[in-house]
Amino acid sequence: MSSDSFGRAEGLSAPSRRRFVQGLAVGGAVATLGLWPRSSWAVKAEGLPNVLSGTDFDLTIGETPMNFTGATRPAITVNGSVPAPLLRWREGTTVNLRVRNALPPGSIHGNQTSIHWHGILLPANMDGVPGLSFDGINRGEAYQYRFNVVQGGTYWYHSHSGFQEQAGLYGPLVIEPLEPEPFAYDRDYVVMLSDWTDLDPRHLFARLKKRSDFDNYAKQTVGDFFDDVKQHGWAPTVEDRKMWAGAMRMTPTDLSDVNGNTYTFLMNGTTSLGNWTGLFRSGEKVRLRFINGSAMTHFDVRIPGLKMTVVAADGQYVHPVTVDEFRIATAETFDVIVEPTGQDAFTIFAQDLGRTGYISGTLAVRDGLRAPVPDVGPKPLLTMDDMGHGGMGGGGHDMSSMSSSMAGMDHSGHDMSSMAGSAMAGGSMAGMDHGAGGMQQHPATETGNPLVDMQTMTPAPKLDDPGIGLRDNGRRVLTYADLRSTFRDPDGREPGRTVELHLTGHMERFAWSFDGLKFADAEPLRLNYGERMRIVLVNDTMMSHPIHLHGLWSDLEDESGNFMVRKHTIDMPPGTKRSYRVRADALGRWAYHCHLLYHMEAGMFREVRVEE
Ligand SMILES: [Cu+2]
Repeated sequence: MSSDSFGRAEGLSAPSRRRFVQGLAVGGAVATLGLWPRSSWAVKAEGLPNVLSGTDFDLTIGETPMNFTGATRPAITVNGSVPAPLLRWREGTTVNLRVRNALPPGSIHGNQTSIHWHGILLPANMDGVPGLSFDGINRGEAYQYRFNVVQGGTYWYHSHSGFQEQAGLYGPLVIEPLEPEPFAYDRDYVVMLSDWTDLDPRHLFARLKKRSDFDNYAKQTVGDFFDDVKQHGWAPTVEDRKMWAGAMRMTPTDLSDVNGNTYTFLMNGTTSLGNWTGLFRSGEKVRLRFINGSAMTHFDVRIPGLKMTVVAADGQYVHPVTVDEFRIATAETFDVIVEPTGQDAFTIFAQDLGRTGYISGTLAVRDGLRAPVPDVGPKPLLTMDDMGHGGMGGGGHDMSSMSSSMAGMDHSGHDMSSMAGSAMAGGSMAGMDHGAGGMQQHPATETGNPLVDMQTMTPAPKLDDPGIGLRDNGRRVLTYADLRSTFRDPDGREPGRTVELHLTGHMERFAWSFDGLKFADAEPLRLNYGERMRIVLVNDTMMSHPIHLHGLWSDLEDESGNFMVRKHTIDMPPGTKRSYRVRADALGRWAYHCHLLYHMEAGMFREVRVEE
């Protein structure tokens, strides 16, 4: 097969490329002895070809040539595969994992590696974040991870070194619980979603620093402009465009920094053409363990023709809730149960939040079947409400009413930071009606900060908001408000104190931080051992940030501060303010960061130190 018949690697040049690359029908490892490329979808054991179970594991991290797009590229692999092998543990056992660094000399991914066990409670020196409580694993060396498994559920693991996660070092983790599960099923599949690029991830990061909007050339066209003029009139349309281009330094289509224009999306390490397939018999209950192991992609998942009953989130049981669709942020996991019947095949469809591409697979009664694959949805537009400026204009929250209200304001310089500054100082905006919530205060470190290009004014929890691009689509879409743990607040104490942190950034500079301070410039967040405290996050940016705290659970609260659901990753869409409780019951130095890989690398990362 020639590369031309399937599309090829992305170049760095013109944005006139194909809209998205679907990839090879049969991607994966390129066998060195001529079996090229190897099929992985034919093996159905648990949805993945490589499954290791027990208490003792030998994992070798190396570089393996892979071909997902027509071009062969070096991937970072565990025991030769992408994703890394599915590990099956049992709650109540002690696991030993010998992880060996076999990266070749001169690897573009450096000399060092690591594995972090995402969402797993363990001693800090087993958490696998180089530079915190662990030194990393140097080439030719091995590290012995050993810890007690004290939880059950669906999790994953990945590298915490450089960009190795983007290059393939991620794998699913399934822990069989001690207690019987509160639901039944006949089959059990992992569905791990990820984003692959043929680019060297270092170059991708450099490209983001240089031109953060590279993947968002789908700007509104001249035609759109005249359509809007026809609909809204000349002045509001011009103001609308000026506001997005000037004030926000972005366009309302900038929903993700890297998207299907660069990425080939994978399901269990297979492209859409490869069509990962999970078999079923009509009427069976099938458990699907969705894991978002991507570097940068929020996926919207649905299986046309089937209801999905969500029974666990981030590995922890929730009261069952039946939906048509859910959004899964990077690093989250959702376990769902489906009962396929009446058709021989159903498509598992996951499109990215920015509607630039998708990955699909199939549930089928036998191999080789397919069901229709939906079109990628229309590109959603960010609204002012999405950015936490909802109450500003009064009236509707759409762009056109917003722009007309903006038109009457003094926004000389078109600079959101100065606008927010004047708002804070009680300036020109103070007289506006902002509703009951009042104006959001901001940390002093954000003021006049060249790495902060905007601030939210009226953020809200928005727990029952399906999110950008999912509202009013005629489907029942999961929201955080639907997620209720099957247990009460496991700590029970009221939080003794509250820490508020703002998610901040500068789109053009591709700078990302907490409170305007990059990791390198920030003090650790100190927690007292044993305390119950509350973290309030405010998203001052236009991007969604899935925030992950290592070592400790994040117990999400509702609008009134009541415990809702236990998670390890809390997604923070634009314009949101959300709070969760943390019990500081694990001593040591822990990572706390946005799980979008390039945001983390750019500085949206803090050390959390739990001390006596
Ligand atoms: Cu982020």
